[in-house]
Amino acid sequence: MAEDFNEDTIVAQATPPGIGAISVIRISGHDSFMTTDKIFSGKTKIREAKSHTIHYGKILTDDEIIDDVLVSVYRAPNSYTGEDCVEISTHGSTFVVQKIISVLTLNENIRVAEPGEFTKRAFLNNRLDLAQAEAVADIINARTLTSLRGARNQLDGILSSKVDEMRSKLINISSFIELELDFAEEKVEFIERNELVMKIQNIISDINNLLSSYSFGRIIRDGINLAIVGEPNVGKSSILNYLLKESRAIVSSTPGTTRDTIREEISIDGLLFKIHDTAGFRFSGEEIELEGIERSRLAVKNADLILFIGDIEVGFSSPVEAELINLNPKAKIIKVLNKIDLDQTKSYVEDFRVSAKTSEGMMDFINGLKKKALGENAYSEKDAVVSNIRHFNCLERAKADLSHTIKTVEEGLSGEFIAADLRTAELALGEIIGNLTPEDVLNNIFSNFCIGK
Ligand SMILES: Nc1nc2c(ncn2[C@@H]2O[C@H](COP(=O)(O)OP(=O)(O)OP(=O)(O)O)[C@@H](O)[C@H]2O)c(=O)[nH]1
Ligand SMILES: [Mg+2]
Repeated sequence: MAEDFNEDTIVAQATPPGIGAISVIRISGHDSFMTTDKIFSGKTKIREAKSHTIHYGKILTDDEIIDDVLVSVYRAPNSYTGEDCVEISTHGSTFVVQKIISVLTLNENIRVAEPGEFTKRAFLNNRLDLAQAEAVADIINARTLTSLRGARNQLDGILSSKVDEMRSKLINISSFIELELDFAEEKVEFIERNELVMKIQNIISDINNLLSSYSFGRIIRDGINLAIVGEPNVGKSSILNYLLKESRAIVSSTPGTTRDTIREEISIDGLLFKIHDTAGFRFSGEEIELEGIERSRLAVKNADLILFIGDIEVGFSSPVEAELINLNPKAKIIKVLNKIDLDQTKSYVEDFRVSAKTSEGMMDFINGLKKKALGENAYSEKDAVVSNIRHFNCLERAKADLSHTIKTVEEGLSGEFIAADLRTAELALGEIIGNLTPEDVLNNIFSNFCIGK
């Protein structure tokens, strides 16, 4: 299979552009060793080197020494891409890297790699399936331990094996139907129709389980959008500052202090929170404040979780609560009663009682935040979890196709129709792991990688 797309040898800088301790240039393809030897001078010829060895030497062009380097050698198929690969570690200089790449690409069979092309080759050479390749990008982008674990889980193939298992079940059902088609003359049923429907329903329920993991998976991967809202002066900015452990937003006793939405990110217990402190909701006010409140509305609309702040004096405003539900009926609302230092006797219907001034209740609140964010459906690290919208959409399609299959069976349509429906469902599942995934989908996925990955 490899020959189809491995004509060129590719090269790119694998480390970030700019100055650093070292830079790494990665080369992959047939001519990796030969082209490296053209500029490398050391004790060993790279084309004679064993796999997984490192060689010290100099890079020379026109007899001028460009840099002292270390060259790592990986022989096909035991490399990231599955092809012959070389990694040249140079001093971390932009100029050295550019010089080496430009000299290498003077050779006919070697060109600069496109974004994600190394990983694309790894996929095309069956080193990774598509969901695993996407997990590589997620690992690179991970900003918290939780998102890293989620991506590792996917790279380890936990989602892929679940999808594969469902596909196998489908193929098994299809094979009975195909048999019936082969023996069409005899009008036999190799699988009883009730049993067929039951088996399909079984797969649909597997798909439903995966679909319902998405809200969790998305939060794990991308973090959670949190909006801090409430009436003016209840202490929203004080709570933001408390969470950030710094005086990020202006706090004052004048209602209407915060105008622009303030956005900050923090990790609480390994989970990424994208926090938005907003202008307090009140339904009259001057022009700038009203514009601020419009921005608050936007933050509410985009939130996964809303911290609805009330203060001990006035509690939680019903019109504001109605507005929140109206703006974003899906978001979870957590009611936080602030300023409890002022009065311990009053209570409303609240989830947490805190004082941003004295810290009272803050530990419970912060510890509870992650639990509330993740909800009841906490998955374990061994569970298959969907965190990518593309996978979610493929599953939705497979589910629709299977529901359609059941209708086809119940309407008593012939085996051809059943087989066709099953086939589209199987293709939709296959797209997750990269079986017959359309070329434009592949290109779109890999073009979002960085160059050199
Ligand atoms: N006693 C007490 N005062 C607090 C507490 N939290 C905030 N304050 C005070 O309440 C006032 C308003 O605080 P902010 O954090 O600016 O309130 P806000 O909700 O962001 O207000 P706006 O931006 O105007 O909507 C300030 O004077 C704070 O010092 C608290 O827990 N206890
Ligand atoms: Mg404020």
